[in-house]
Amino acid sequence: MVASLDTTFLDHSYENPFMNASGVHCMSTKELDELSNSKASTFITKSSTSVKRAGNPEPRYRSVPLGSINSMGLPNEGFEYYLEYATKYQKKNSKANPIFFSVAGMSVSENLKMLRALQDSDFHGIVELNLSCPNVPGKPQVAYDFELIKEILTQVFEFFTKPLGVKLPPYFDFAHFDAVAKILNQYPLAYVNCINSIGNGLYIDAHNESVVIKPKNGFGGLGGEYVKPTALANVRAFYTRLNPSIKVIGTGGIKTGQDAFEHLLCGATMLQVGTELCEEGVTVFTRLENELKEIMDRKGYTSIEQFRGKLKSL
Ligand code: RRO
Repeated sequence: MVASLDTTFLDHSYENPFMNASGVHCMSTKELDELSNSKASTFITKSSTSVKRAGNPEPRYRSVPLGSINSMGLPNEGFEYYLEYATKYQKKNSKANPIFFSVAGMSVSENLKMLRALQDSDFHGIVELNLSCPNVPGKPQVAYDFELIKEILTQVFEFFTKPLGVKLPPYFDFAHFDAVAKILNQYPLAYVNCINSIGNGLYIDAHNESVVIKPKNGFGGLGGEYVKPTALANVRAFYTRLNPSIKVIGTGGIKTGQDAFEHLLCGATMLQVGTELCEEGVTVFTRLENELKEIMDRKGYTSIEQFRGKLKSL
C-alpha cells in the first residue's frame, strides 16, 4: 500500500485522521490509555461536568442491528479527573500530537467555569465544547437554541484563547444549516464536529413489546449506520458554509474504510468513531486505516488532500 493517511489539523501533523468519538472508550484513565496505545492518531475525553455524575439508570446503551441507541445521561468522573489525566499525559508524551478535551456543562455558567479553568491550566491541547447532549432529562440541547449558541460563544471568546471546537447535533433543514453557519462564522472557532447522535430515537423490541433502554421511557440518541447519511449531510453543509479557517470533524456511521472515505469527500479533516469502536474495541482503528488505504490505492490517490472535500454534484 502506498497511500498516506497523513492529516494536518490545526498546524499539527497526525499519522491518520482517526480518533474516538467523545463518550466512547474514554470515561476512565484505563480506556484513555488504551486509546493512546492504539492506532488512533489522537483521542478525546468523555464530556465532563464540574462534578462527577453517575448518569442515567441502566440499561442505558444498547447495540441494535443498524447501530446503537443510548441515554447515558452524561456519566463522567468530573472535570478535575480528566484535566489531571490530560496534563500528565502531555508531560509524559511531550512529542505527541495534541489531544482533545470535551466539556458539557449543564448551564452556561458551568461551561464558562470549566473553560476558564482550562484556559488557566497547563493543558495545551484542543477543547471541544459539547453543545449537543441529547440525554439529560429536562435539559434541551443547547445547539437547537440558536440565541443560546450566540450567548455562550460570545462569553467564551471574551477570555478563551486556546483552540476550541463545538460538537453539534444534526440539523435537518437548509434554513438551520444557514442560520447556524452564520452564527459560527462570527467566532474564532477551530472546528465544528458533525454530528452528535440523532437525538431521541425510539428502538422497540417487538417480541417483548418493549423499549430497550431504561431512561426516558426508551428514547435515546441514535448512532451507527442509521445516522451516516445525516452525518454526511451535516459535514457537507458546514464544510460548504463555514469560513475555511473552521475545520470540520466528521462523526457518524463510520464502520468501514468506505464510510471514512465518504466523510473525507464531504470535507471532513479528522474522523471520529463511536458506535463501531464500542462494538469492536480499539483494534477498529487498524482495520479502518487498512480499508481506507486500500480504497485510496485502488483509486490512485496517494494523499487525502487529493480528494478531501471534492464531492461531485450532478
Ligand atoms: O452521555 C450521554 O448521554 C451522551 C452525550 Br453527553 C452526548 O453528547 N451524546 C450522546 O449520544 N450521549
